[in-house]
Amino acid sequence: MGYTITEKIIKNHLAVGEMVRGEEIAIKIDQTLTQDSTGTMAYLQFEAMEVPRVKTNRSVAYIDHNMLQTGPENMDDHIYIQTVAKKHGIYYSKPGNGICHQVNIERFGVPGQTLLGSDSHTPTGGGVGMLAIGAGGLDVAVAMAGGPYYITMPEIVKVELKGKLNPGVASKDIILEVLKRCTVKGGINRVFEYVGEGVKSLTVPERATITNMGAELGATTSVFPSDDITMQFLKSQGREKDFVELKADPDAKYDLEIVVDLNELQAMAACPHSPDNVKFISELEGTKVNQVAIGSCTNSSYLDLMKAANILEGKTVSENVSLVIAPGSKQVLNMLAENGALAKLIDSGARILECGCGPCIGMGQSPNTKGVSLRTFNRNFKGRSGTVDADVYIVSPETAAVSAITGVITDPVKNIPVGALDIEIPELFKVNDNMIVEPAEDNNDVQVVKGPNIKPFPKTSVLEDKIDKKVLIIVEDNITTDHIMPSNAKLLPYRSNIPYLSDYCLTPCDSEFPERAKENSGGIIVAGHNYGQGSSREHAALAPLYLGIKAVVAKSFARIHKNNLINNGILPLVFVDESDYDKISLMDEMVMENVLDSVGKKEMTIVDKTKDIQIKTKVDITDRQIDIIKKGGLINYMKEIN
Ligand code: MIC
Ligand code: SF4
Repeated sequence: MGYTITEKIIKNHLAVGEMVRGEEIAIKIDQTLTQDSTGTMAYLQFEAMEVPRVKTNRSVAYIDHNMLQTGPENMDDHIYIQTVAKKHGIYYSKPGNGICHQVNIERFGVPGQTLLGSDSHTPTGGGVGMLAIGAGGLDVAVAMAGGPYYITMPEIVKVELKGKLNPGVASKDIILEVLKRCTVKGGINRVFEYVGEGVKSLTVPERATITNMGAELGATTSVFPSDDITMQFLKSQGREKDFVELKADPDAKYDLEIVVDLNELQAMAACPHSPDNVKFISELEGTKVNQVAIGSCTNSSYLDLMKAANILEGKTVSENVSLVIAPGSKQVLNMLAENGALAKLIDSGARILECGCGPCIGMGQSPNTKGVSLRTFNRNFKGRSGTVDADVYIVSPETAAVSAITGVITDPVKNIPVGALDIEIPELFKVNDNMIVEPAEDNNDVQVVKGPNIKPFPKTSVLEDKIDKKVLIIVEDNITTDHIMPSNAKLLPYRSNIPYLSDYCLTPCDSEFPERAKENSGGIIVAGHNYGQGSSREHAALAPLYLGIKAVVAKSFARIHKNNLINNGILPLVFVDESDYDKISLMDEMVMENVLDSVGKKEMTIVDKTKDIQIKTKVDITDRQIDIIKKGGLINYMKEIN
């Protein structure tokens, strides 16, 4: 029997288990990446493991999220990451060099290799044929220390792309179409593998837009074949030696199939406040726009910004629109500067930001009150932009650029100037890695510098046999980690300070939650489906841990967050009968007896003493994860097994 691309890569990296769908397996990790907002915790955890040097082929620490430097905290974090990287064999990408996923695919992506990143958009690497997976910081720390990464052997979805996109319709519209059909929870424990003739018409950056936003499906990852186009891309980066051909066998077996006819696609937008709330641009045309933002790890490549520059050439941004553009990397910005495209953008009235995440994570450029913002990003969760009542639409660079000119949502298909999309991709890109600092050869002399804002991560304790705690909050379906641990320009500088951050935990859902947790010495969270979707931030488990949360009882969990809870010793419990969710009230007293035995049996009966009812839950985790939970988290577990 033939193999899919996913199976081929997994087979080459299999460290534990067998490739049986639904079973736990572990894969060897070739490369890791971290970014600054999850990186400080990951490196504190790595240091706690006392491994002198990373054991991966390549590990890179990027600074791209936390760059406003409104006080000393951010740069203190940068210096900590820089010094810890130098000491332990990690490459360091300086602030300004670009967004981790964009730079990683340009400079380090290797087809057929595995990449684990402490950022949920790590699957961007699938654009170049990597099996690239997002994880919590602790899992990445373990991979840096040489440990394999555990996943559930995923189902593999074949996404067959037929035909070719019409001018004005972008690869962004392909992933929006997939999101529309599959929703934000349609990808859990699945890998989306793109095949078919349509693949041949997509460049690597276009493929990367799709794999990037596959994260919004909740998928383990997404992957494209590695073919002539991949070779051409690697060649343009002076890295043709990294090329390996990769394609699915003709008789490969998939678990599900989706067909997308590219000829039929139209320009689309994900409407407020979810990436799967997708509508045609034609349905939204004429909506007044206050802000347009082009950039983020989804759409900030050379090709994306060239499209924007050509559309904006000789035009003026609408008087009522603020257009901001953040190029994805120094390479992109530099090439736009050299070929004159930057001048076209500036001339049109665009505001050029530095290369980084910026507005995507609410680090500046928040829209006005009740403002409408059109963004080429990947997430439009309520409040993520920094403005709680703003309406954020997720669109392609084409839609963003034409709408910036007209001031209203505008269909690019009918409005792009003739020839604006005929972009010649240079055979050789401008390669200059002088913002990537190499690690020291010998770590003995390197001093790791920790500023005063860097606090130790909260300690976990072994699982207790009886839990008697109150329900501190009840939340609905699709709660994101942006709800659990909000991130914005005021909070991002405190990613190394869990005590400070915990005062904001779950406040977008209930402003009194942190106080209530403290008054009751911790408690239990009750949630709907897909709890913890979105970002990989481990802080969404660390802050509840600090507040004494013992268990989350939910209808279902998002993959990365569930692992983060387990890694930090918090029990993820799943309702056997979803209707029990409606029976629970805030501040009900919940008692779990014989916890250790029940966890071992993977079922837990909770007694709601206030209501005098029993609630049956599943402990839907693997035997290894049961051991981790019992020992009080992954660090304790690692210490015991080593
Ligand atoms: C995001 O897009 O939400 C982030 C910020 O990149 C996060 C990481 C973080 O919270 O630091 C992610 O996607 O994992
Ligand atoms: Fe940065 Fe936004 Fe990409 Fe997250 S989604 S890595 S914040 S650009």
